[in-house]
Amino acid sequence: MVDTNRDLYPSRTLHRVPMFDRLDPVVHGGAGDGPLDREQLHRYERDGFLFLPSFFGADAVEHFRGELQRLMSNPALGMEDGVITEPGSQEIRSVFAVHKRSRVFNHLCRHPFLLTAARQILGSDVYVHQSRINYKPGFEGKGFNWHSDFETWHTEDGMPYMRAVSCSIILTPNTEFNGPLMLIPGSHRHFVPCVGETPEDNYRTSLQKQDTGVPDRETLTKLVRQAGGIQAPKGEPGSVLFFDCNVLHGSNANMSPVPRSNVFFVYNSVANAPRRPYGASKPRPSFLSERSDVRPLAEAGTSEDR
Ligand code: 6CS
Ligand code: FE
Repeated sequence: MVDTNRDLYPSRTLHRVPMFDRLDPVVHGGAGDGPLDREQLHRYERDGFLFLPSFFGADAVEHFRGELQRLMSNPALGMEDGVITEPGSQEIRSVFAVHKRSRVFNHLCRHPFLLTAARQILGSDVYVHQSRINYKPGFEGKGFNWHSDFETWHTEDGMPYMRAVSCSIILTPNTEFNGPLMLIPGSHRHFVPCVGETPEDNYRTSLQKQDTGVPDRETLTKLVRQAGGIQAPKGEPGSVLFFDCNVLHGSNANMSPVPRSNVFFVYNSVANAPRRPYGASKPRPSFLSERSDVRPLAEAGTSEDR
């Protein structure tokens, strides 16, 4: 019998396993299948990300920032509800499941351009696997270690294939001073197995500081060399970044006085719904990993809109 739950990307291993080539396509659709043109699809396929500077205008950004403030002003919420503080501080680092907490962000994740671009890249209908606001407060906002999101979603959430795309909408300027996202172009074409078993309830610490599921330095060095350097897309609020689920990325602390915030949706193919976790004893809570509602998302403003 064919084992349909075969682990194509083993990680959290006892010993170091060399990186190997990705087994899944990066782009599933063609230029005629959605709003992204040939050149944009080519760049996404080559680099593992695509930056669209100033996609949303000032009014839209104000609207999103107001909603971010509203969501963050409920101090009663804690980790059980998907609100994560910075390590060693009470400042808010991330708020998860924002598309379920907020009509504004629910609407935004179904924005016709964003949604159809995600469908085009993944070649199928999609749903939201995870959503979050990363707030990154001034002075207090700590960084994120190098990681592939897919490595975590595969081992801890049971996402079988690399067929998900993240979309980050930046709500503050991204500068060299406030800890912008850094990516290693081309790293999405390799899977880097990471050493170390997943601790029980790893998410309770990993969302503040990720220690498990971090690639070894030798491999990172090789990939950065191959890429010809690290890139950090900078830009104005309203800029949009699409990035592949397996591209290696991280960020530094925010040493500036002002926050560096973004809202972030992970679109997953409906053909890639989570199974049993491949490298953890039980799945993570639904605010981190949607498992029950994997129905296709409908564009905002259509008859299926709620
Ligand atoms: O846990 C998650 O789903 C995401 N957050 C972190 C800090 N690392 C993996 C992934 O990006
Ligand atoms: Fe990440």
